[in-house]
Amino acid sequence: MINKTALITGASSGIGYACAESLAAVGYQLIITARRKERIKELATDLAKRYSVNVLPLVFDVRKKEEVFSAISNLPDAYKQIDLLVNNAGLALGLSDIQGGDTSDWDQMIDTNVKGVLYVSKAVIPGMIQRKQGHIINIGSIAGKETYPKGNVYCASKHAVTSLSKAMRMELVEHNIKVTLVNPGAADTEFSLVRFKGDESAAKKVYEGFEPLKAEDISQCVVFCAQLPLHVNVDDMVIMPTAQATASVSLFNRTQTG
Ligand code: NDP
Ligand code: 8X3
Repeated sequence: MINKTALITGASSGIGYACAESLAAVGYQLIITARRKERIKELATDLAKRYSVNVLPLVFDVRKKEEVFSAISNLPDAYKQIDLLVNNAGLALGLSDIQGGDTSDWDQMIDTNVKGVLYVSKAVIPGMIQRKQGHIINIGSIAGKETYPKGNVYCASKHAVTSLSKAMRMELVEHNIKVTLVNPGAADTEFSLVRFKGDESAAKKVYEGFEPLKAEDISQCVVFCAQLPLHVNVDDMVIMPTAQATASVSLFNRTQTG
């Protein structure tokens, strides 16, 4: 046990779950959050058992600011001191040009990927400032560095995460708080199943013909950043599958699936 607490959003699957597992493996006490109540509770029980760490499951939607502020301000005493926040909850919905885009998909992506990061950060930062220590790791994307056709709103939301991470780093430097942006390329999680709204064959096609990242590849990078000495911060990290050179130059063709 290293006597540190990490809060991870979107820990019910994929990269968030892998972060929870990798941080538990190095002894973090965890607060894991997501919307799917049964799943997050089961994962909490399982992680606590396998890694002998305390795990608190919390159910809230990062888009709903009252839920976010209420959950974080009512944390049990033993979990109030959050040393590490991993802002991971996020999603892409659809793959479409703007004229054909679904406006409710746009709202959900912007509300989750941008406002969700803002609400959770606003709720957690005051405690870090008070203690003059903390670390925020935002999960961005290669889509926050580059734009690809039909990824318009998702890419814009992840560019916003890039910008917010820079702003946080500048605003929080005087409080001794680290801010790291971790940007994965294509990773095989539930991401494409969500993007293609449950269409398993479209989701599967995304990862055919090349070796994508695994969620654990990203969580190992998160643990690396989290465990550096207090005076060292990784500002910005891009992790790509070897088969993906840029957002759109790769051994796979995302647009075939759209
Ligand atoms: P998954 O779909 O596997 O996981 C997404 C997680 O976010 C789930 O736990 C989901 O939980 C949670 N989530 C989604 N919406 C909300 C919400 N409104 N409130 C609370 N939790 C929410 O995808 P990934 O693990 O791949 O995605 C994690 C992050 O990584 C995202 O920010 C994504 O943009 C980013 N990313 C993913 C890449 C990839 O190729 N997979 C590459 C680059 C970045 P629940 O449904 O239970 O709420
Ligand atoms: C997810 C990676 O390239 O599919 O952020 O947008 S990509």
